[in-house]
Amino acid sequence: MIRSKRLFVSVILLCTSVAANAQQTDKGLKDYYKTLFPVGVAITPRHLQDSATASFILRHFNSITAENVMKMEPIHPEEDRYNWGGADAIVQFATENGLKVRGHTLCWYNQAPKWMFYDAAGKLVSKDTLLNRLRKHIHDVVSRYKGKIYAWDVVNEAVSDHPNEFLRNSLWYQICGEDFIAHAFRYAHEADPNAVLFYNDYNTEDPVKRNKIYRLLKKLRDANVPVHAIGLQGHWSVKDPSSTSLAAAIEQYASLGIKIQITELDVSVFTNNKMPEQRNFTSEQELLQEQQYTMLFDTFRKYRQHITGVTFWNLSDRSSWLDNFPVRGRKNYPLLFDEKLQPKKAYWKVIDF
Ligand code: HXH
Repeated sequence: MIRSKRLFVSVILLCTSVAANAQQTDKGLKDYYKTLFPVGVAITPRHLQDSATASFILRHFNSITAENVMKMEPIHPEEDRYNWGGADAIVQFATENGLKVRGHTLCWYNQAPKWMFYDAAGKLVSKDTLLNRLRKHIHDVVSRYKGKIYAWDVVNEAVSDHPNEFLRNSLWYQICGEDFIAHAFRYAHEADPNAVLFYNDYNTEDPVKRNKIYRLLKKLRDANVPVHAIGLQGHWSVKDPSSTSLAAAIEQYASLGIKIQITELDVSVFTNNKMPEQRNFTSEQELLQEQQYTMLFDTFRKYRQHITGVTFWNLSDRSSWLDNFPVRGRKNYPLLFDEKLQPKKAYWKVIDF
């Protein structure tokens, strides 16, 4: 009797530990960062139609962003027509599975529809017309997902890369001057006063661009424009940024009293724009990438008070926008998961703290 009771107890303990181990191995990236910040990923609606990909998303991430389908041109291809299908599917998946959604993006010079800027005669529209169109677009999109999308990249990439130019010479700027930026934030805030509104850009660690972005955000904040946070895209490489320039950028933006997210993280294994001799992921790239990811997440954890989210731009090395940019057809290996969706060495470093 005593023996069988002991056996019973051991069987129960064994089962519990098997279950605990299963739990352990089921843990995903998001679980290690649970108390720090949400970990997100950019996806396409097609990912959700494949159950293995959908469960991979749910295991590792607790926030999603549409890589393309919420951008101006795809979602609003003609003045009187919206394409809601893809965006609705992504928001529905998030709602059903308890994921956060970051909206991307409401006002950008790229992937913006031509009709926005031209009249029926093919001439550029007036500032007044363009701002009315922008207001309507932002109101329609933000209202549709009010309460379901918690944060929006309102203005993307408005600052110039040229050292002697402040704002990018886009059609937005040519027609409206810098006013379009403040207006875009005000329209988004009217449509959803609870949404966290972001200015989002790349090369945000470059000292010259960093000061321009700081100047823009300072001006907007001083004018009471509802800009609440900055998105550092985080399209980085194994060599860039350095930990000092990343820390300097985070500290400078945080000094404005705004929150920071890394919105489009990937770490390119290349540091030039040439086609490599070999197509494979080399062990040298693997090591440099592991070191860079370690530094990046060490820094994110150090600045956790300011950082409210980290989102990867694509799921795994199976497919990344960097396979075609800046060199068409150059296979890149920028993410934490390999082509079989298995964790890479960099992954084990990122969760080891
Ligand atoms: C991001 N832009 C976008 O925010 C995102 O929506 C898109 O899916 C992928 C990347 C990054 C980017 C910015 C500029 C650019 C290419 C990508 O083009 C140039 C970069 C440097 C010099 C000239 C052009």
